[in-house]
Amino acid sequence: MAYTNQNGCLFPNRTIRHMFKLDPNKPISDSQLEQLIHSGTDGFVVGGSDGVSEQKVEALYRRIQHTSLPLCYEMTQADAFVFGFDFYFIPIVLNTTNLDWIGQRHVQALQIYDSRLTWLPYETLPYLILNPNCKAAELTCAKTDLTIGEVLAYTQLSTEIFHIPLLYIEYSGVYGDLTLVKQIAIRHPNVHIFYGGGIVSREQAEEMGRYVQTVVVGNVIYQDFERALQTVGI
Ligand code: 1GP
Repeated sequence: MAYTNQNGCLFPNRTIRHMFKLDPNKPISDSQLEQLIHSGTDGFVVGGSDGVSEQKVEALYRRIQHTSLPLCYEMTQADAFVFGFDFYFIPIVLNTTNLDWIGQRHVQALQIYDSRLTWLPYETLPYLILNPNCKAAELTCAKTDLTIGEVLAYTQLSTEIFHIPLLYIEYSGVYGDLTLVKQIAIRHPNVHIFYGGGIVSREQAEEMGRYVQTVVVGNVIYQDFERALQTVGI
């Protein structure tokens, strides 16, 4: 794959600047998928907060697998596992108040898949969920009313104590606090930071992209497809 880093892995990888996030539970036409593939994006993440099933993930994967762009799967459910993706994100939620999202679900998955999982290209993807009104915050019981000090302590825990090389700043549905994103990025220059939330224009993608390695664009694909296409090219 053209995108792999010097260790032969997909991530961390500073060449993947823009990704579209496809929700297996939302309808999208073949024509739209082709337009996304040829939009200039650097890859796709497949994942969603509700209604995700193995059948739906598999069906979506089959519709995009012909692309040479990296296809990643954000694996949130042990019963919705699909082989074939180029890379697997194993999410944990740093600011959850529910142990399920920091290890319990992972233990369940490991008991089912065991060594089959560890042969796959994967990395832990620690999420910091900062929009209190998004589905992900509700689902994971995220504590979002954090001080800047708390935010930086969470990211320090992830990057410097757990030594995880990736970090996802999640504002799903709203454009986030640029100053806060900048502070996190400055504090962790060697971490591959993903930003997702409310990006609907190239200007926003470029603005966040000044501080993070990868911007992820999701909702606007399903709300205003033409605008989604305009977010690429950073
Ligand atoms: C969602 O972070 C992604 O998980 C992208 O956010 O859907 O708001 O673009 P949006």
